[in-house]
Amino acid sequence: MSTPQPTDTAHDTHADAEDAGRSRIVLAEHRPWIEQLQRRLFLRSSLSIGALAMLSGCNLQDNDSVDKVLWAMSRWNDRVQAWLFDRNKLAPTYSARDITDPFPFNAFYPEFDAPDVDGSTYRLEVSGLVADKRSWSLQQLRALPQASQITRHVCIEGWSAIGQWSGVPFRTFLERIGADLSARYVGFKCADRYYSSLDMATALHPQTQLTLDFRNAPLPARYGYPLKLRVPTKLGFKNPKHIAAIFVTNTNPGGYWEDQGYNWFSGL
Ligand SMILES: Nc1nc2c(c(=O)[nH]1)N[C@H]1C(S)=C(S)[C@@H](COP(=O)(O)O)O[C@H]1N2
Ligand SMILES: [Mo]
Repeated sequence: MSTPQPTDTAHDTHADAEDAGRSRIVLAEHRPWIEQLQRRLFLRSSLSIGALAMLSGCNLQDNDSVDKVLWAMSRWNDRVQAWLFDRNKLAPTYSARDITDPFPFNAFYPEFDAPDVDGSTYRLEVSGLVADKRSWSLQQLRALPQASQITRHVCIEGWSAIGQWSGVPFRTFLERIGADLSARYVGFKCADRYYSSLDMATALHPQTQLTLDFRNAPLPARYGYPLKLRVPTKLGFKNPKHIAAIFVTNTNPGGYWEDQGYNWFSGL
C-alpha cells in the first residue's frame, strides 16, 4: 500500500516532513481499518490509500475526515457484500478426521476469564420485532430440531480451525419466535459484554446455527457455554459466544469489534 512517506527530494521542506510524520501517526491510529480495507477492497480494485486520499480530497492529516472516509468506505463495502451474498451457497463442510484438536480459544480476554454461566437457571432473552418474547431454557432449546456441521472457523487475526458444532438451525428458531423475517438485523448480547449483529439474510442462511454442543458435548466455557451462534459464512468475530439475549431490529446494532473498525458485514 502506498502510504504518504516523507521524501528526501530537494523541494522537501521541513514543513512537508512534519506533515508526513503527522499523517503517519493518523494512519497508525486507523491501522485495523486500513489493514481490513486494504485487504478486502483496495487490492481487489487496485485502489491504494494514496488514491483514496486523492479521490476523497482528504489530506490524511485530519483524524475526523480520515475516520469519516473510512467509515463511509466500510458502509459501502457492507452494501456490496450484502448484494453479493448468495443465500443458498453453502460454506465448505469437512469430515470428523479434519477437526482441529485442540481447537483454538479466542476472546478479548484470556481463557480463564471466560464467563461461568449457570445452565440450570439460564434463560435466553428474546426481544424486538418478534411475536413471542418468552425466554428460553436450555432444555426448551434442546427440544427444538437439531442439526450438526463440521465447518471452518476463520479468525481475522490470521488463523482458522475446523470444528463440529450442533444446535438449532437459526432460521428454525427465528420462525419459532415469530420474528419479523423482513426486518434488517438480528442483534446478540453476550454474558461477557461482547455483542454483535447479523444481516437477516445471513441469519436465515441454512448453516447459521444456534449452537449448544461442540464435538457432541455441551459447549465448554471457553467455546461459549451455554449458547453461541455458529456462522460459517462469516469471520469468527461474527460468531458470538455466551449469548444472553437475541433481538430483531431495523437499526444496525453494531458489535464489539465492528464498532472499533472491523468491517461490519465481514463475509467469507
Ligand atoms: N462472547 C464472545 N464471543 C466471541 C468473542 C468474545 O470475545 N466474546 N470473540 C470472537 C472471536 S474474535 C473469535 S475468533 C471467536 C473464537 O471462538 P472460539 O474460542 O470458539 O475459537 O469467538 C468470537 N465470539
Ligand atoms: Mo476472531
